[in-house]
Amino acid sequence: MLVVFIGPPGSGKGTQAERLAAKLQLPHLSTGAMLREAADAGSEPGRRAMQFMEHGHLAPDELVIAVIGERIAQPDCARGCLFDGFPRTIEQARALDQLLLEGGRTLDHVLELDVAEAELVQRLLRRAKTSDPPRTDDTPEVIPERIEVYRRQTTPVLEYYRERGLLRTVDGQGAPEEVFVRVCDTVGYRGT
Ligand code: B4P
Repeated sequence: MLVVFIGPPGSGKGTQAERLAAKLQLPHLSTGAMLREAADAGSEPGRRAMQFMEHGHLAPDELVIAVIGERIAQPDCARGCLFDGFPRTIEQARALDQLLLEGGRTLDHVLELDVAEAELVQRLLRRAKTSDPPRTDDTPEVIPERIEVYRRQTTPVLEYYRERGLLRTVDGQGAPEEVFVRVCDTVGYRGT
């Protein structure tokens, strides 16, 4: 199964993708986490991406596409995978279609997590207080910029998938376990 999770920062993409990945026994591919790991390892692409991320801006398309292209070619993605935070631009969505097409595959589901903006900000500020070390982009200055970047650059991706009949919107408000029930219903997962 190939599933894309789309939503603004703090909508629960990472939270829900991780849970679904555990149930389906599929790799969870978070481009944000992959870029942070690359930056921590001191690689050139990682350092380049971090210059954008810490200001709340998107990393360059060609960099992210290369990272994801390499990752989905790994054998553990042969049965499928869950994309968390990718694609975030139309360019990335087109590149993903092309990468999958080369392997004779297509997406099964695209899930948009819908959460009110005030709730997004609260969640991210809460994470800033509880995570150790805190993320450099979970700050009162950068959070509004990330939400604006989502509006400007990522919401067109919703239309891209709506036109292809793939987009399903899931109410992302409520406790993570409540949202997860909706996610499972949407992708047709009936296990325990
Ligand atoms: P990400 O790592 O994807 O960060 P995010 O959008 O904040 O989502 P995340 O998964 O961390 O948080 P979630 O909503 O699950 O991206 C970070 C940066 O990397 C981007 O700004 C960009 O610079 C770069 N990047 C990543 N992908 C890229 C791409 N494709 N192209 C270019 N650049 C890219 O959770 C947030 C918090 O809410 C958590 O603390 C969680 O516990 C909490 N939460 C979740 N669900 C909840 C619920 N139902 N109730 C209460 N709290 C909840």
